[in-house]
Amino acid sequence: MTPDPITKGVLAGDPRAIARAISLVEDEQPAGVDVLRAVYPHTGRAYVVGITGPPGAGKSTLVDRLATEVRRDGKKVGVIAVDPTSPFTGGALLGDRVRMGGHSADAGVFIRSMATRGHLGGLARATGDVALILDAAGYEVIIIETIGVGQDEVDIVRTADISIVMLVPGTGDEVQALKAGIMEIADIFVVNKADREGADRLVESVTANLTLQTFAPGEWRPPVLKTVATGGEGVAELWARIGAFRAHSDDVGRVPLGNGARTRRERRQRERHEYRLRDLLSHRFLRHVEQSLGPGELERLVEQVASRQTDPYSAVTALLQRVMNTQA
Ligand SMILES: Nc1nc2c(ncn2[C@@H]2O[C@H](COP(=O)(O)OP(=O)(O)OP(=O)(O)O)[C@@H](O)[C@H]2O)c(=O)[nH]1
Ligand SMILES: [Mg+2]
Repeated sequence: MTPDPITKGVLAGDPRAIARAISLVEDEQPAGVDVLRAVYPHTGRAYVVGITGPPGAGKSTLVDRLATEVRRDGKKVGVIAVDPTSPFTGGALLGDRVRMGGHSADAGVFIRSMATRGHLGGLARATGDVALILDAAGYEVIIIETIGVGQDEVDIVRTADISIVMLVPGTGDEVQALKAGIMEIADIFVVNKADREGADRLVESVTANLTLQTFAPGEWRPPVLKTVATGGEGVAELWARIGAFRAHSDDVGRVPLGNGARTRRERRQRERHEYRLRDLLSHRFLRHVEQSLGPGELERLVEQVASRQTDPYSAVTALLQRVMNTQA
């Protein structure tokens, strides 16, 4: 398939074309960039929901339930599960497929797992690109599931329209989350496995933590919700709160938000665009520099820095100067 039929297929919502486009994008194929360029004017309609939480918190189970709520509202939903395991073991991948298998016959649900491997440092970019394709394909809600362990995951969730942080009783998650800076990115907290001992205590502890933060008048205060993802309890309430947050962030505020944004959501989207531009620029620039290096040149520089013949600062300055000159 040449990019053109793929693009057409994506815009027509054809699942095979969508899957193909995603693979091209994931593999950083030039044809993938062509598709992204072509579909870009048709994006910007989807509402992006980011869900993060520790391993085994019940994210996939909850996402599956949420997808059902979205379908009940008559909307198409795309799910991107960022999988931390190697694509070669396939364990968790298979697990996700089983847990979200209930939607396999529904064309209004598209589920894609993305392996962390091969995307080191670029996972947020790859996830964002896949979200663009699903957006262009007409998926009105896109849910991104990621394990909340590091900066990469925080970046992914931060670039969503809403960030949901999931915690589980009895695991000390909230302490971990505090350390990783995950608490600050939450628009909604979900205490899952509420059928387990200690759920109320965890709710109290998160709520107490929130009271330490100051909120400006009219600012969104993250609610702390309880769910039992396996039984579906609390999921309708979560979907309703997502709707409330959406309404809140689409509200045209009286205070100027800067950046030319009229609503909180617009401001967030602009942050997302800026992030993407900067990320893409540094990615492309680095690749350009690497391509203009002679064979073994980087290794020689490493050797010179290691043996103190030169320092890293001078080495980089010399490299940059040369790249700029060959450009001109
Ligand atoms: N008791 C109980 N178990 C749950 C609940 N939600 C999920 N589980 C179980 O927890 C296990 C992990 O669920 P997943 O949905 O795979 O969790 P996850 O966060 O997606 O896991 P990873 O993607 O591997 O990090 C499964 O065995 C679920 O059946 C819940 O509310 N209560
Ligand atoms: Mg999962």
